[in-house]
Amino acid sequence: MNLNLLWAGAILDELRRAGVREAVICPGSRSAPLAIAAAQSFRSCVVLDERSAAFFALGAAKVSQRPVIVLCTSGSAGAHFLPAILEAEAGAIPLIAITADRPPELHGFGAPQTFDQQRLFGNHARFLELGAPDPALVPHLRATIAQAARASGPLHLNAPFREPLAPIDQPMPCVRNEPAAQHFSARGLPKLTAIAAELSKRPRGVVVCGPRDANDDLNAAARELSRSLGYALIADAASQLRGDDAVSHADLILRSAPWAKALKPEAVVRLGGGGSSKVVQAWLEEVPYQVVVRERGEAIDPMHEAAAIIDADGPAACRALAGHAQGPLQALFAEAERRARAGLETAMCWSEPFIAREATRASELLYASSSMPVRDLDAFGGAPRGRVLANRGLNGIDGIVSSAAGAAWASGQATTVLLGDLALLHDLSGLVAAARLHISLRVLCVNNDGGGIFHFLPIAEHEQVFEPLFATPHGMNLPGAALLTGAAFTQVSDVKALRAALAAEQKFELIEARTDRTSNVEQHRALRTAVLTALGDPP
Ligand SMILES: Cc1ncc(C[n+]2csc(CCOP(=O)(O)OP(=O)(O)O)c2C)c(N)n1
Repeated sequence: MNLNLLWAGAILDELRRAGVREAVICPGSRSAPLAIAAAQSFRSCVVLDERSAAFFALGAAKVSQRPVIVLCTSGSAGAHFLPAILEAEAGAIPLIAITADRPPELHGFGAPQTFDQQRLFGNHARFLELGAPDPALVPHLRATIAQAARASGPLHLNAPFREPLAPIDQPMPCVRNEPAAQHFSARGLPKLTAIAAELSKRPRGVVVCGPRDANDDLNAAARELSRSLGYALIADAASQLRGDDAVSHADLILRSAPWAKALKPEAVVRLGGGGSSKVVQAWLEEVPYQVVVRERGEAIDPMHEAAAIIDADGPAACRALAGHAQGPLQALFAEAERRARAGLETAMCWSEPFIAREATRASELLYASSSMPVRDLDAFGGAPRGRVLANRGLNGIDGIVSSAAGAAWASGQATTVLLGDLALLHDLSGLVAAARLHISLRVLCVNNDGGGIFHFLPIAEHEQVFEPLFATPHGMNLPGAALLTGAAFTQVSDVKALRAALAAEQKFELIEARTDRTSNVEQHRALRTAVLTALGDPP
């Protein structure tokens, strides 16, 4: 065995799981690892001319109604697949063309048999560049193939290999090589009974919901799922699922080693987008049985650990997954949540987490900026009064005032935007938009004169570069922004003043909440310690 053979085997194994049973092989050297693995895995035959081979595979795919592989070496060989690819495109035939390739370091400098093979068939075939074999990337390879092989029509996989191309034994690096997630579509919901049964067999579980904008009945459906299995419901700040019976302080609870251990799940159902908390994400990565519900965009499975990825509407998926178990984690998490809330209640004082918590308690619609605001809401905010939105697709600090103004304009709801000073300066024109459109937006700016988030990163130790390149203090006068746009201005720097400002009747206004970047780190630490103390040991 060597890495090339293992890599080729993983490619073909995922294609077998996607339904492939036949492979048509064109002779060549660069494709040797794939040819050897294909001859072992599938019913295979050799056709000398690549043009003929691709049509041969096309005919096989049409008659069997299954995807069929046609495989060739690097260089001009693959170009001969084109006419059959075009026919496969026209007929939506799942012809899978695999072209072997030389590795990237042999491209561009006169090595023989190299030209740019990527997108050789233009937009006539879906395309995946598989990259050169890399032991760390086997799970990613499998997951991308599993995903790509689901759609119909021709698919082109370009597969570079380094030497040795012959099947000689070499010491193998450590490789994770289990199959990728099984994919289910909305049409396959009845098949989810098998997954529901798997969940029922694993009563120690959690349902986790990341950011999700919709205001539909996921609230009820996720709770039904969690009750039917005894699973805890862990709700991100922007999930719209927080409430008394959901876990809001997972980020704090799971920092306690004994609690993280006592609450260790054997299964998780993931809903919504990627969560705000790194601590929760790292804890979930250890869960052996993971089910991901994808409603739109990419499946949230960055470590390629999911056993199943379900493409469906969230509420429908939750109902299809409901099972019968009386798992212990719902009650245990509820106890941890109760203690964490009590600990926070006594320890909370003027700080950025406090500002976030007050904002979420006071707002009918809260728009939270990336950087610390959304993290503070997630860890410390608890249950909000209303909806909480955040631009968490790309985590930008751009366009936040404008996004909130748009949300206020479209919903007619009293809207607060919670953001840092850099995010505000980035989007001053959002204030202009709100002013011109007479939108009574409440802009709550946590002004710590720069990027507070960077103090939590190792770069903070490097004093020479830290302030000028990362923290970037600016000393801007925020009242000037209010003056420019006609917003009312209030500056607050204590609990009482903030509460008074948030209790006042909403208008187009800028509230500047003054904090300090350095003590912010200390305050976070103190609050986390207070929660750890309140948590004590698990029962
Ligand atoms: C458009 C964009 N540019 C740059 C970044 C990188 N970035 C992440 S956090 C951050 C600092 C944000 O500072 P601020 O809004 O004041 O919030 P704080 O960190 O103080 O909570 C920056 C520049 C980003 N996420 N988005």
